[in-house]
Amino acid sequence: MIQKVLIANRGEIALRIHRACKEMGIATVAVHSEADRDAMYVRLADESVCIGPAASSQSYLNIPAIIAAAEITNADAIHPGYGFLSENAKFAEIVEAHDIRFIGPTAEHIRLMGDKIAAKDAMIRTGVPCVPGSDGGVDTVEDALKTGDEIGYPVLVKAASGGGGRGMKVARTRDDLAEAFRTARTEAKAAFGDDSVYLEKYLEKPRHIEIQVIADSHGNVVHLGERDCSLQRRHQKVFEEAPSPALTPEERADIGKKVCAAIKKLGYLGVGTIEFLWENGEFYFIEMNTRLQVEHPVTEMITRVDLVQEQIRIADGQKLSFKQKDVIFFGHSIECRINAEHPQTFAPNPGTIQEFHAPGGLGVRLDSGIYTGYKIPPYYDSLIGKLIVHGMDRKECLMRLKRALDEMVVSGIHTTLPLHRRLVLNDDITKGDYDIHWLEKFLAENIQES
Ligand code: MV4
Repeated sequence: MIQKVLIANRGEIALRIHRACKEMGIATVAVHSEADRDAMYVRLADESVCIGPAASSQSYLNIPAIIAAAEITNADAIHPGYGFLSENAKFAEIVEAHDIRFIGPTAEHIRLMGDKIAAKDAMIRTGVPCVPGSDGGVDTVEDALKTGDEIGYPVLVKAASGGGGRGMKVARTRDDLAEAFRTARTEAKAAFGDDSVYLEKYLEKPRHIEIQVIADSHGNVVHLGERDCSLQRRHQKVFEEAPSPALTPEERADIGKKVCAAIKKLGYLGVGTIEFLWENGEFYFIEMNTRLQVEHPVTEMITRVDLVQEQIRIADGQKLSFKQKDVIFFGHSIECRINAEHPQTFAPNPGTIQEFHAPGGLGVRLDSGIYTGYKIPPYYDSLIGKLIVHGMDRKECLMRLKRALDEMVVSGIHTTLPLHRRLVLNDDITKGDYDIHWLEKFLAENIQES
């Protein structure tokens, strides 16, 4: 039995994991940098260990320091959260080699999905629909042109080690392809030390819809429906919802079934997210994430499944506490990411929180470690919290979200709250009529007022 979990992360997600542990009677160990001594997650944890200076490379990414912290506190499992070491296969291996349970998938599956070419190949073989493209990697301009001519233009050159939008180049026509191919390769080499690229048909106006799956070590695989994460700015999600306004229950069941079959064939363990582009009623696989995601709460709200508790039970060798038929999608949920950022420039805006008032009431959840007087350190991601609301249907959810956003106060720093207050009033948003380019267009057309 897992009795003590070391949380190898910071901020709101460290707090989220702590909460799951406490409800299971599990003790927690927080690790923190010198800059995070006053963080709420450190205060709430049963024990805490300072693992290094502010720079992530010397603290939250410092594998020997984290392993040492787990050993001196006698933790029997490590939860990596998201970001940092969460999708580092080597870290998962090192944790297990020290006889500590890694709360996540196997190193083998993390490695497979980290290589976007291998991941796509694996998905094609298990029958998941993918974007038409090259058969594996493309090494020469001639090869690229051959694939381009087969699939038709525009095409997208993607880095095998990319993901999250880094290292992508569009070629609108055949004449653009040689340059797109060379630039993508050079950029991929510089960014990831790996110049492998592959080609895909470029989809012009898709939605980003991802399917949440969960698999135990007894062969049980269940999907928990989708999240629509189309509202993004520079590949940073801003607003996520479940269910997607674009899907019917039949489409959900159909893609869910295909994904579960694939996950079972792959022998995947733990929680995972299969990312798709969705256009004109069709799903096209792009990537798989092998971590708990930032936006996981919207899935929890509509399914009443605690994904972190399930992760811990799975790592403990237990069976899933429910079957597919037990998963009932109930109502609607939306998450707003609250970032400490300037509303016009989106430049990070760390500083001290002067006033903080949390919204509350039925169907309102705030995942955040901020408090009045808290000093946001400048060294990390600007996400300071997530406001998640639930309603019986999308309309009620949006009204509740508007109400909660109006109640919430964060002063002393700039945040993305004003942006969210405008989004909930927008006709396209209330109609659910948006794609992956909608937010960038909205921001270009509307100069933000703080
Ligand atoms: C695409 C695409 C269009 N066609 N692939 C960007 C992040 C990475 N995960 C995949 N991405 C895209 N892949 C094909 N074949 C457009 C994007 C894309 C995007 C995807 C999801 C959410 C926002 C996006 C913004 C720009 C481009």
